[in-house]
Amino acid sequence: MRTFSAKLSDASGRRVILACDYTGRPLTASPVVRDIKRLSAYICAIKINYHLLLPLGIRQVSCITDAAHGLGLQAIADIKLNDIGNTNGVATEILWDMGFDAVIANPIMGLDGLRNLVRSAHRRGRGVITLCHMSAPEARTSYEMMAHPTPRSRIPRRMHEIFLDWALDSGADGVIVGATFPGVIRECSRRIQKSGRRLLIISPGVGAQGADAADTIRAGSDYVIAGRSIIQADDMTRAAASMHQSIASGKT
Ligand code: OMP
Repeated sequence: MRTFSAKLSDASGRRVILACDYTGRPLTASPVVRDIKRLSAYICAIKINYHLLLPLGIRQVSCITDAAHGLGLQAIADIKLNDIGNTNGVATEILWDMGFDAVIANPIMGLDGLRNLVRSAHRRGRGVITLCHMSAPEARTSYEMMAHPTPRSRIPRRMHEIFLDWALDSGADGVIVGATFPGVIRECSRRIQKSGRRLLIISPGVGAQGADAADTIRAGSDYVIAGRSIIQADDMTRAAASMHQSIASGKT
């Protein structure tokens, strides 16, 4: 069975994940499908979160994930899953049935919960992306908090260091590291390389939140997530093309 990261890399050279964060209008799947068709040459995946999951429901969201697959795109469910094993299991089975290829999860559930989640996702050929350091400025207060990873550990570490270790340990497919924290991206990239494991760095925070997409890839991210800077642009196709090209050419 091919892994989520192998499937994502089929989109040779495309490193933009579109956050389908539609707001402020009555929604059905069709405008979303129309948009992702227009953007498919510049993106490698779509990410759907509560903006669409709550109003649309299973059938309509499945139409979107079907359309994405038809265009060679992966579909990521962004629910920042964080619950007991039973609830995580039920939620992910529904997401897989809706056609999602990966889920974003919150590692605060604990390492054992994370391992179980990753194991069950991999059995179904799906992926798990865990939060490592979020993009909002206030994320610093929690993700850079010092903590003891185990009751016996003497030396406290920053939460994002612990979360990176847990992602590596659990065999997660990727980590979310905010593009607004390039120093953390560089640090994670170094530590992942040193570990010899495969773990993608996926970075939201480009465009509307201020970070530059090409700089983010240069810092060590494998993919960027972009929402409003594309979805709300006067010319979506041009916005996506320009982000894709800036990454491809390495220019800001
Ligand atoms: P824009 O700021 O409009 O580009 O959207 C960013 C998208 O990434 C939104 O869907 C957020 O929910 C998501 N996101 C973050 O912005 N910051 C994070 O730290 C994590 C995520 C995420 O997990 O996708």
